[in-house]
Amino acid sequence: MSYSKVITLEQYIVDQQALYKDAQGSLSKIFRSLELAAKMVNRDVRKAGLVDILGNQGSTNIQGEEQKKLDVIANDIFIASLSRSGEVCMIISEENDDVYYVEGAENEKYIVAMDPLDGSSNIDVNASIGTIFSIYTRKNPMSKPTVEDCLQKGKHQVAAGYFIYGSSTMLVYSTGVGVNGFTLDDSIQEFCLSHPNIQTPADGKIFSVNEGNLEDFPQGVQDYISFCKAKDKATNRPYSARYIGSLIADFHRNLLKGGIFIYPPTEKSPNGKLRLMYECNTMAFLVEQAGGAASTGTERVLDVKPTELHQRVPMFVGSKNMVDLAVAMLNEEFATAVLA
Ligand code: AHM
Ligand code: MG
Repeated sequence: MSYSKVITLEQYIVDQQALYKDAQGSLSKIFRSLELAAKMVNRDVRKAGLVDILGNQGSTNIQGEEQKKLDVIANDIFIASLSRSGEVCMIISEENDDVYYVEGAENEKYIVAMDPLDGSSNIDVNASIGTIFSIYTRKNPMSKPTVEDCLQKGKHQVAAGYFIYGSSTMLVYSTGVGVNGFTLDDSIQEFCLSHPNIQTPADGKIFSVNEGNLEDFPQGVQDYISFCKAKDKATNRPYSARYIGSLIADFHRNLLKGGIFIYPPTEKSPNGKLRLMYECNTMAFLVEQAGGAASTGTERVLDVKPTELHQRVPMFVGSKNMVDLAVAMLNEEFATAVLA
């Protein structure tokens, strides 16, 4: 590889900032703190099998010291790093019940929503996991920050992305003008642009859903899954089933190759399992920027007005034509139910 072609994340952000004459570098500072935190979490994830950080939070190790779970460690690292950026007034996290107000930053305008270590049940089995983030601005930075400022529709995200700790470590993000992917070069500890302008195919051949719950899914979702599995040469069916149970890993693969990820409503969880503010909005923002689609089954994910921080929504996300068809089949079922 020619090293003259390497563009680091740092360089990329500086170049982008130069395009906007009013940019003050606040977002760049937030990205720097996200990048630093991700490198620290990446280091801990890579040695997770070697040190005593795999235990449950609250359990004690052999020296009688309290152990912390890796997702709690990741939460602490990201909160500390974002707080130090000096640009973020509030952080909401899947790990925290309430808003974290950054001390001394009550006049700053940025809000970060995050899932510091999604898919953490996969750590013990060495599967890919990741950090998900969304960045918003407050409408009125002169007023006191409140939880209401956090409850914004996903379409108001100013930037969003994820770090994936997989066979390599990557950052995929968007500031609303396309999606770019950066891979961490371990030897120089820099994220380097490796996937410029990611576009997701309009049609894919992968469906990702926890089929173990099939009987609890709405009939329309069951019908769509049967469609994916049916043989039809003209449309390249049957599609391949791929499901890791780690959202970022499943989403990332489908984003690059084309496919659909579904976490539907079930009898047990009528709103699905995934969280609007920490998981769905980020994926919806990225997929739309890459030419795909994201729906709750009844509306565009990015149009949902959150009513609480930890709200869950069903999600159909991925290649546009696949999402449109799955949602149409779901709604056909609803329409039939209304007529019956
Ligand atoms: P978590 O935030 O507790 O880690 O749970 C979210 C994860 C997602 O990464 C994944 O898509 C989903 O749970 C899998 O759920 P299930 O095991 O029900 O299929
Ligand atoms: Mg999660």
